[in-house]
Parts: sequence; structure tokens; C-alpha cells
Amino acid sequence: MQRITVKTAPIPGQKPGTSGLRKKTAVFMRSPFLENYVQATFDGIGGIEGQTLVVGGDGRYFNDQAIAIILRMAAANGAATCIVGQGGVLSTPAASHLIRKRGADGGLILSASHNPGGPDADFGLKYNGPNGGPATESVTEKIYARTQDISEYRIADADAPDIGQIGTHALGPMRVEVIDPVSDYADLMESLFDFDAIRALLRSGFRLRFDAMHAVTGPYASEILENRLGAAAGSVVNATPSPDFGGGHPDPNPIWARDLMDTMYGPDAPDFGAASDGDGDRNMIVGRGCYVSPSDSLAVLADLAHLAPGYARGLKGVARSMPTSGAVDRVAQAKGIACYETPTGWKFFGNLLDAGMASLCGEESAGTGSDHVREKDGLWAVLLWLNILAIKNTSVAQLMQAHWAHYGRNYYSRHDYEEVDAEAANALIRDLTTALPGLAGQRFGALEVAQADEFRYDDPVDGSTARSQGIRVFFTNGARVVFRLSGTGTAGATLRVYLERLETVPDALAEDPQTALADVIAAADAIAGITARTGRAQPDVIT
Ligand code: VG1
Ligand code: CO
Repeated sequence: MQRITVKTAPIPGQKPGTSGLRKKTAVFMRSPFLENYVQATFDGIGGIEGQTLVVGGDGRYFNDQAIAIILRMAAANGAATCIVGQGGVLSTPAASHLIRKRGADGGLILSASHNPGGPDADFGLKYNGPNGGPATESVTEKIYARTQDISEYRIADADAPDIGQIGTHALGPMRVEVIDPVSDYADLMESLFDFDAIRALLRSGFRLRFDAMHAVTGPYASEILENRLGAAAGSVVNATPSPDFGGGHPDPNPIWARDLMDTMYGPDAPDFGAASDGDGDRNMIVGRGCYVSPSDSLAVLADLAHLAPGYARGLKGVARSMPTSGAVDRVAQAKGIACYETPTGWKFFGNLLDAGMASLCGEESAGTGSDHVREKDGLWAVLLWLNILAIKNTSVAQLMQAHWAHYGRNYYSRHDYEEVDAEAANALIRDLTTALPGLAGQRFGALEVAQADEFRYDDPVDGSTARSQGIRVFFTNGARVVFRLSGTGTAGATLRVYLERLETVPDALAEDPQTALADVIAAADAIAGITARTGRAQPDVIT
């Protein structure tokens, strides 16, 4: 094998966002876009000489070609071993587990997650460190800095081996180990949950439907839910991963998982429905006629995780992203455990998990996870739910009613305005930031502002600071609205507006969230001028 050094020049726009670098597939495919970013990653982390890396992706269009390039570059940069999922496939949580289990130095995960895939859609790449978690901001800053002064990249002139079959290959002096992407992960799940109890539940007539949305969790869900737990054949639907996710948006929310919602709210609905996203780290939970908001799901799991063997000793603490509702805070308070509030994105949970300060984390965007890996984990959340339902012998709807009756209900919704003109979106945030000091005391319809600020996070473990992580407006009645711009999009800007209000009056707990939040929704528009500035009368997505 020859190591070729290719001259290159910086390409603008290679700044990692909330979760790695995401761009249009065509942008990633235009050489040397991928090569530059991979070399900048290797350089940014201090080189990969002698290292073991895990490599895998969600199987979207360009996944296989990108992996071939990455393997040739890893070999030319001196890596000792690359562990690759068969066919180049690894779900994000499975990749995180593999890094940890094998004691690897890190991994490259190819995914744009919930973004659509295909030649005209999105592609992404991110680096995870030796703890199995997404690189911290200090690392992504080094990678970004390298993209701006890169002058060459290294690549092997040999072909990458065929990764379609399990086995070990050589690429020059580098080993390429092709492994079964599912079995290690399935074993991990079996070690955490009471599979016998879930099997008994499923034998008793409890029906479930898992929608893999043509994405990476198909093979994982089929193996775990149908083969190991005995769910009826066909319980896992859309189970074959496809490069463009069947033409859909692999985002598990009531809009994009519409089929599942219709089934769960239709006649003869199963007892339990769930869906996962492109790379398998998100989850949507829906009972018969009962959608569970991700923030509520986090709170329920925090309350009842001890019913699963892996969490029987209780939780060390919990953490949630700032825009996530305060429902989990109330559980933590009742249990006397710490609750941390972090910026959006899983990379901020890693330090808390590593330090043993939190063992359960979650985001309002359908991400939940624990210290079993260092990523959010869709199937894990589904299994924890099933374990809880098996022990409690109750329905999802009953469980939610009992939870709200005990803790109160944090009515919650997120309104997304997608592909808004970037200038208009930036101006909206800029002007809002300027207006912050004068907001307290102002009335907007029925609500009065108590306090408003820009969220900043001081990491209690490494002392780092993350600024400008979203604008928070608190009202005197305890309601809250948060505004921030998405860091995962690839076209224009997406404005996210997060709305929340706590209700504790017993007979006001069963309202439609949009109705319960009407005052907050109106105030959000009045404060930020959303309609006037974006020209949108309605959000594109409501979750
Ligand atoms: C979104 C979500 C965030 C999540 C991130 C990655 O980020 O809001 O909670 O961590 O996606 O999820 P943003 O910046 O677009 O709001 V995944 O499953 O797409 O890797
Ligand atoms: Co994802």
C-alpha cells in the first residue's frame, strides 16, 4: 500500500453543528469535501497513529462510498484497526457501545440522523471520543480550526476491502474488522432489562408496533423485539433500511411518523407504539390513543427506571437539555437527586455521565439515554418503557394520568419554522437578544414577563463555558418560552420555539397541549414577531 499525500485547500463551511457536520449529500460527495473534513478530524484530535477506530453509519445514500474513503484515509494516517459494521451499518448507540466495549480510541459515525437521505437530501459525519460520546466543543473547535488551514490529506492508493461479509481484512498494515452490527448491542439490552417480564407481557396478548421508518433500527428492532422477546412477526414495520428512508423523513414525531399515529389512534390500535430515527438514537412513544411527549417520557422513565434490573439501585442524578420541559425536574426533586440543565445536543451530557453525576439524560427532541452508552438511544428507551409497563401491568394512558396526577403536568410543545430565510432568522434572534434587558415587567396578552436571558452553561466537570445557547423568557405564572436556531439543518434556518406551562389543578390535566398553551403561543409571537419576520402564519412542524 502506498500512502499518497494530496494537496488541498480549506473549504468554507466545515463548522460542526449540534451533532457533527451536516450538509447536502451532493456537497459531501464533491471531492475533496469529505477528505478535507476527515483529515481535519484526524489532525484535530492529535493524529490516529496506532489507534483503533469504530466506523459505521445509518446506511443512507453515500454511506458505503464514504466509508471506503475513510478506511483508506485511516490506513494512510497510520490507524492500527478499524472496526466496521457489516455493510457499513451501525446505529449511533451501537457505535457508542462498540467504542466502549472494545476500548477503541474513538469512532466516526456517518449520519445526518433525522434529516432525510438520498442524492438530493442530507449527509453527515461526526467524531466520537474514547468514552463513546460525541466530541466535546473543545474538540470540535480544534477540528474546525484545522478545516481552515488544511493543506493536504493522506489516503491509501489501495482499494478498501469488501465490508459486505463479516471477517477480518488488511488494508496495507491496517486491520479492517467487519462485525455483526446488531449482536453486541442486543446483548447489552438484554443485560439491562427484564426480558422475561417483557416476554410474558407480549405472550399475554399485549400488542406492539415499532416503526423503524426504513432506517437503521430495523435490523436491531427485529432481532430484539421479534426474535429475542417474541413479539408477533410483523410487529416491526418499515424494517429494511433504505438509502433514502423510503423517501421519507426518518424523524419520529407525530408529523413524520404519521402512519404510526394513525394506527395508534385508530380502531383496534395496538397497546404500544414506538418509532426511531435515521440513526437509531431517537424514540417516539405512543400508547393506544395517547402520544407521550418526549419531555414527559423522560420524567416517567426517571420516576420508574428502578423497575428495570439495570437501574434497580436508583439513579445517581438526571440531566435534561435546557429547552426540555421541567417535568423531570419535579421527579428529581421528589426523589432527592440532582437535576442538571445543559445546552441542546448530546455532547453536553458526556461529562456528567462519565463523572457519575447523572445516569439518565434526555432532550425534548425525542432523545433519551443513560450511562449504558454515551449517546441517546431509541430502542433502549422503548425497552425501558416495555419493562416498566410489564412490571406495572398498566396502559400507557393510565401511566400518564397517574404521573400527571402526582407531579402535575408540564404542558409542552415545540413549534418549528423550517427553511426560513437565514437573514430573517438571525435578525429575529439578534433583536430579541438586544431586547432582553427590557422584557421583565412587560405584558404580552394574559402573561407578564418575570425574567428573560440568554442561556449559558458552565460545565461542572471540566469548567468549560458554552454561551448563546438559546433565549429564555419566563413568565410570572411559571410558563416559559425558549427561542433558538437549529444547528442540524442544511438549508436556510430553522427557528425552534419551545413552549411550556405547568398545570397542577386536577381537572385541568387532560387538555390538548395547543389549547393549554394558547396564551404562551400568542406571547411568543408578540415577543419575537415570528409571523411578521418569517412570513409564516403557522409552524411547519408541531411536536
Ligand atoms: C436537534 C435537536 C437536538 C438533538 C440534535 C441531534 O438539534 O433539537 O435536541 O440533540 O438535533 O439529534 P437542533 O440544533 O437542530 O435543534 V439527531 O437524532 O439529529 O443526531
Ligand atoms: Co438521531
